[in-house]
Amino acid sequence: MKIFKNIVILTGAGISAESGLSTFRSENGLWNNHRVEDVATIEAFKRNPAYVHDFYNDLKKEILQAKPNAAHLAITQFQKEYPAEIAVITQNVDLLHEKAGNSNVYHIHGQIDQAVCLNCGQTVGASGDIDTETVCPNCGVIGMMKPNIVFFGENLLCMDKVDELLRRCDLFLSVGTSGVVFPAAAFVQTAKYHGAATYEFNMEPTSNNFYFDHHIMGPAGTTLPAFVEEMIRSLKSGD
Ligand code: BV8
Repeated sequence: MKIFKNIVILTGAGISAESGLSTFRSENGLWNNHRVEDVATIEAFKRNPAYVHDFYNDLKKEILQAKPNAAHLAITQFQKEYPAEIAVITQNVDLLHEKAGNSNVYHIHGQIDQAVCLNCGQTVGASGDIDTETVCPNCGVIGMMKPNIVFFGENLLCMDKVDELLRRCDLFLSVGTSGVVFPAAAFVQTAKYHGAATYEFNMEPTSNNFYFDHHIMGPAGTTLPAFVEEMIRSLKSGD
């Protein structure tokens, strides 16, 4: 097997499913009991901030008690034992990559334990509830704090770094994402254009599976550890 130098792992809600966190678009997913337009858009937040705060305060409690699973831990082993630059670009707002010991993690859709002030733009830690009475610790204004989550219609975070990583990578793994939210769903195209080998780890083929050279079906908690073990084994045996 070729020895890779620059690896990008794109993750979605599916990598956290075996940690007990709901995904977005499965039958009992997060969006099935909420309309996305009512919750995850900047217009919804401006229209009814209390409703959006309640949704994320509840989600935060569930997310912060979750534990990383074998898929997250396999990435830590990969980063420790395989001699490549391995970056994680996650759409997830949970912190399971960090809890598992992953480094080089980029939260392009934000993260649940932070808030951003719409008055001064400062991003601050927010492990507790935030609401329309929360005071910005930086500028002191009340009621302008928003979860540091990228809503639909908002630009993604870390995109300069992401563009650089995608142009340089020679191996692109997509783990547990349905490939329907852009621009993350197009990252595989950029990686492929620049010559990367592309793998999709999912329970089923996804809507952008055309761009993947390899499809590894099954729960990521099983398939990703097996893939990492094989990559390390073939490195050591030189085959
Ligand atoms: C933007 C925050 C510029 C809330 C989220 C065409 C081109 C470009 C943009 C667009 C376009 N058309 C529309 C747009 C705009 C929009 C978009 O993509 N809409 C979609 C619905 C068509 N994109 C945006 O607005 C983005 N911003 O483009 O900025 C701009 C600026 C101004 C005006 C216009 C454009 C912002 C996107 C971010 C939105 N925020 N979340 C929150 O997280 O609470 S998106 C939301 O979906 C989450 O972040 C989530 O991460 C993301 C993707 O979902 P997945 O992670 O893939 O989860 P899902 O449930 O869908 O799938 C889980 C998968 O796992 C499944 O495939 C399942 O089979 C698999 N699975 C399950 N269990 C396992 C498993 N796999 C392995 N093992 C298991 N055990």
